[in-house]
Amino acid sequence: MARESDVVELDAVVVGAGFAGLYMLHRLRGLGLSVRVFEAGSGIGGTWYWNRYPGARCDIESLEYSYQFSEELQQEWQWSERYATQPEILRYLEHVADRFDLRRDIVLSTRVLATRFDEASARWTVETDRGSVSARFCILATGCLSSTNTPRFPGLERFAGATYHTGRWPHEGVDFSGQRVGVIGTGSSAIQSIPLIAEQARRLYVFQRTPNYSIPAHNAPLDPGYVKQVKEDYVGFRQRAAQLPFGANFPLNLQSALQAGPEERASEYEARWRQGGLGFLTTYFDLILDRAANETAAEFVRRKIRGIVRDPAVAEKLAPKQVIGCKRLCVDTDYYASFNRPNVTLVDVSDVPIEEILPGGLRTARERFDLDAIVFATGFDAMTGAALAIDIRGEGGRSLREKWAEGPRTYLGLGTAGFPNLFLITGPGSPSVLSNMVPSIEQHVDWIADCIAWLRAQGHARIAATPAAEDTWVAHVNDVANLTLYPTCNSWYLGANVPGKPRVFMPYLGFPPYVQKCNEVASRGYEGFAVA
Ligand code: N01
Repeated sequence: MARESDVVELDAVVVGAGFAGLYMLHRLRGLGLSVRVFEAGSGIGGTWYWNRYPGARCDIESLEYSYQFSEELQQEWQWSERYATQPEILRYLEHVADRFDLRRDIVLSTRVLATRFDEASARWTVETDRGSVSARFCILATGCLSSTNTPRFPGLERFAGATYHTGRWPHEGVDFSGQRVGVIGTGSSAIQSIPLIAEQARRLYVFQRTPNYSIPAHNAPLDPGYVKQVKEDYVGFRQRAAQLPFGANFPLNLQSALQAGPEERASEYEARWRQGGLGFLTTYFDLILDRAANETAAEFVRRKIRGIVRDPAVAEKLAPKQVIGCKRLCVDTDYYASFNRPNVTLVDVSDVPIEEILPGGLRTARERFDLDAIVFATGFDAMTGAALAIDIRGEGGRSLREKWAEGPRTYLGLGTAGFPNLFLITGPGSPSVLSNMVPSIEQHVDWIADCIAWLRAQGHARIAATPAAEDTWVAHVNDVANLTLYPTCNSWYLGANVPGKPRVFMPYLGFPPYVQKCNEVASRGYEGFAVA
């Protein structure tokens, strides 16, 4: 592994060695560029390196949550389950790194602290905690959900037991046997980990601020017949998924939920519930567009919760009130049933919040809970946190933090005006978290690689989004979001989970039109970007 000492001159620096950084390295190397990837973790994998909590697995099906850039790779890799576990996904990424000989350009255990654009040379100086390099292009492959959010509860530092964040789980695992454990949060990470922690812990208290909708995963070993069928036409399978709104193979019903009668609706929802997974949200096309349509699906899930959870008061607390899909839909194995266990207690902290962490537990205004361990399943400073953790300075020394103080501003989620030669992979303003992440990553990486190849062929040294194109795009992202029900609840899509974060809807809804727009921009000589 290379060590940083003197300033090295590179064509490109990539920050992060997850799905995005690995493929970006592969593509740029293919163009003959000198590239270095800096990764803060001591291993590759990004999200799948850090999120090792019990039950961590993907909720996009394995056959889709994987690269498609290499037909050989997608043919040879064997996924074992419908939804891959974190260890299996990490093994896959390790295999990719080896298969494409990526490791020699990846510098691990190295955090990028700052990047500064030099206008005279049109190059970035990238400062890490182990030295600096200079590069023509700087590409942020920092991930949408990588900067953890731990609420600043008073007294946290005095807690005598162990604390964990799901997004920074110890590599050696945690044994909760015999312990009184508190899990704070009820998002996807909590919903996956709670059933397993409940099996181990002596007592488990789940501190819930907002209940979430979750659909059963019905995870199972992959059927070899189905795998064979997909692999016989993997390209076609991927192409069909790319035409769907989320870029994933959720069967889309173009009917309105309100056109269907109650019995037909119930039977459609039941079929999707049995099928399991995120495809529940595309049972009807208007679930995320129309409140009345949405309510039919929301009430179906609430009824399911009441059917699973034996104590009606607990079931009522677990039944979400907000629009279904407004916060990211969850996918689970036995989540609601965990609350039937005698050792699991649901604590509603919506009206009576956690006030203080005590040396031996925590307390709300109403009650005190004795705990040996606290699990923060409190999510991430999503979409902007990891990029803004770096002191990024563009033209005129302007900082990205200042520029994004009122919320992120990008053109296509790929670039931001005033920061030439800086690219974001799945940045705010792109479909990213509202799509199947891996194909979205590949689409961005391909676009960026093609753009860099084009710049070189044309003899250009710099490219930057124009302020006008950026303004139009930001307005468009907002207009699209405002046609939907997404802005109606406090989700991390809006930054609402992080106190003080500006409330701005960050992802762009609509994978197929987005891809078309990116292709048009490229084919028109990178319309909306200024090149020199
Ligand atoms: O985080 P979250 P996550 N007091 O932000 C609560 C992806 N992912 O790590 O809703 C009390 O969803 C907060 O409450 P509220 C996926 O995209 C995917 O679970 O803000 N509670 C919420 O319940 C997912 O959406 C997979 O009121 C507090 C929870 O903490 C995203 O990552 C698996 C609090 C945070 O939930 C993030 O999921 C895991 C406070 N002060 C994650 N502050 C799969 O592929 C926050 N909360 C399956």
